Parts: sequence; structure tokens; C-alpha cells
Amino acid sequence: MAAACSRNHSRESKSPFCFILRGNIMGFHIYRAVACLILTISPCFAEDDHEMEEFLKREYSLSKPYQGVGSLGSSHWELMGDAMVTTDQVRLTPEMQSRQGAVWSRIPCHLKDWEMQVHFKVHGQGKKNLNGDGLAIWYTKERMQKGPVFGNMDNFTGLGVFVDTYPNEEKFIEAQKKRYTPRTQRIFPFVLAMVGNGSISYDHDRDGRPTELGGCNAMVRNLKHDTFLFIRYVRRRLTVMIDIDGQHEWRDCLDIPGVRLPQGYYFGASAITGDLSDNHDIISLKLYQLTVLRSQKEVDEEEEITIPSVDNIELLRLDQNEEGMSGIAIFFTVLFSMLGCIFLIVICLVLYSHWNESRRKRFY
Ligand SMILES: *[C@@H]1O[C@H](CO)[C@@H](O)[C@H](O)[C@H]1NC(C)=O
Ligand SMILES: *[C@@H]1O[C@H](CO)[C@@H](O)[C@H](O)[C@H]1NC(C)=O
Ligand SMILES: [Ca+2]
Repeated sequence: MAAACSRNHSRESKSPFCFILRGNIMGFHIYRAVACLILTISPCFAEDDHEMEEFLKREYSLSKPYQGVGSLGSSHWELMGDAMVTTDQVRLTPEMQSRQGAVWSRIPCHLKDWEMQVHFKVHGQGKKNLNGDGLAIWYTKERMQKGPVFGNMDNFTGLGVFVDTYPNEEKFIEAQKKRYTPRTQRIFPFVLAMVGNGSISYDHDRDGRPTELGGCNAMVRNLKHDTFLFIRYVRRRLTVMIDIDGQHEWRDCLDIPGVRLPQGYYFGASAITGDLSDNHDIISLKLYQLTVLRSQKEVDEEEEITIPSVDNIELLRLDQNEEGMSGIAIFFTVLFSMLGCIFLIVICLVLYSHWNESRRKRFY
């Protein structure tokens, strides 16, 4: 299993794919790790083990000193709305009411497999839940549009990953003097991913729950250390991880197969404030190209993708509504079925040796 961890990464110590051995909390991975132990075969890790090489693509990356960003024509990135560049960051919104700002790549991205590392910072005076509204990272067909979805248009086409810092739904229900049940309660800030096809609306009042692919909570505000978001798209698998504890460790946030995203979309980042506000800063966006082996069939299939979609989206929703089995529950289910199997095997062996012995006795 250690092999899964020693995969060469072209950059420092941040290897997000060491997460399984670092005790991940997501049930699926526990299950996978256990399955690997049981079967003691390596194909489990085949997918992650694919020799992947990474190359930083400067044309899709944004980093200090942000040379030419916001000036006409000379940079790969364009600013919009209230966004502005300083020496240390691209500030999407300042800590003021009713602002929105964005930074968009000028060049459509035709890479098949990529990962985006987002170094960001959300900070302000507001005490807990007296701040808003959050920021978003985009890979969409449209660019440079203003709107209500973290400063971008609604009914967007493509992928949005949101760092939502204000619990609209909870506040709305509280305002109606209804109780907010703990079962559905979420801790904010919350990271959430959504895929739009041009006619799916983001439900702002419900913090996007009806259309989410998954997410996780992430206490990202007012931290002294650096905070990162990691979005990986490889062979239609969308993985989002966060590194917000200052430990240089990636924590799993969501991992969804069957996400179909066309090529040639634009990367961007946007943020919005309302009655409540925060500074929403992007320190860097680093895009890595990944080279992955794929069959001709896969290549052909990918070329057919023209509208973003997610396979089995209904099942995904169903899963989330039922809250599913927790990681622990799955772990114990697997553990006990394993013990059950071993028990059976032992009984069989005992019976067999018994039978063997009595047969020998008969023989002599
Ligand atoms: C977009 O997705 C919705 C919901 O999944 C679906 O009803 C609609 O037909 C899709 N639109 C397009 C253009 O594919
Ligand atoms: C978004 O799409 C929905 C459903 O297709 C539609 O009702 C709504 O008017 C659209 N909103 C915008 C801003 O285009
Ligand atoms: Ca919200």
C-alpha cells in the first residue's frame, strides 16, 4: 500500500493522494482501503497509481507579481467589477457592502485532465455568521458576466466550486421561527460543487442544496496560516480537497465520478458581498496539466461531450437525502463481514480435519 503514497509529485510535500493512509474520514476511502486489505491486490489503486505527470501551465495560472493583470491586452487575466490587484493578492471584493468582483482567464482551456490549486484568503471584522457571502472558482463556457451566484451569472454552463460563508437557509428558517433540525444543519463556511448546463438555477436562499454534487465544511475565515482549495478533474472524476489547517495536508471534500465537462471553457474566480461583507482574496491560481493514459474509446467519448452533465445525478441526490451510511458504519459492516468469513473458514477447516481424522481412523 505504501506505493500508493510514494507517487512522485513535481512539487513540494503536498501530495494530495497520500490521503488514504493519513486517516481519511470519508467512508468511501475507508471502504476502499479495507477492500484493498482484504483482497491484498493492487488494482484497487490502479486509478490513482497511473503514472501522472504534472506541468504547471503558466497561461492558465495567476500568481505574484500579477504582471499586467487588469491592464488592457497584456495579461492572460482580466478583472471585472470591484476586483483589484495589489502587490500581495487579487482582491475580488473589499470588506464593503454590495460589492462583486471577478478575475477571468482570457484563454479557453483545452486540457483534458487538470488540477487547479487555489491559494485564497477570506477575512474581515464580522463575527461568526455576520459576514458574507463567499467566493467561487469557475470552469465555464461563459466569462465576464455579473450575477447573483457569488458574483457570476446564474444558469452558468460548466463547473462552479463555491466557498459559501453565509448560511442563508438556516437564517431564513430561523426568521420564520421554525426550528432548524440538527440533521440537516451545516456548519458554515461550506465548500460546495455544482455543475450547470445553462438552464439549472443556483438556489441562493437554500445555499445551492438542490443542485449540489457534494461538499464539506471548511473553517476558512480569519486564519493566520495559508488556505488552499484543490480541484482535480481526471478522466471525468471530479475531486475537491482543502488544506486549511496549516498542516500541509489535503483533506477530502468531495469525489465524484462521471462528471462530463467539455473542453474549451474558461477558468475564473469571483466573489460577492451583500449586507454582510468580507475581503475575498485570491493569492494564486495554479493550473497543472496532467497527462493520463486513455483508450481511443475514452478519447472518442470525450469528444462527444458538448453539454456539461453528471452521470446518475438522481442517485447522487438520493444518496445525499438518505444521508447514506456513515464511513464508520461502512467500516464496521466490512469488518464484521470479514470476521464472519474468517469464522466460516475456521469452522470449515475444523470440520474438514475432523472428517479427515475419522476417515483415517476408519482406514487403519
Ligand atoms: C439540464 O439539466 C436539467 C436537470 O438535470 C435537465 O432537465 C435539462 O434537460 C438539461 N438541459 C440541457 C440543455 O441539457
Ligand atoms: C435560469 O433557468 C431557469 C430554468 O430554466 C429559468 O426559469 C430562469 O429564468 C433562468 N434564469 C436566468 C437568470 O436566466
Ligand atoms: Ca450562502
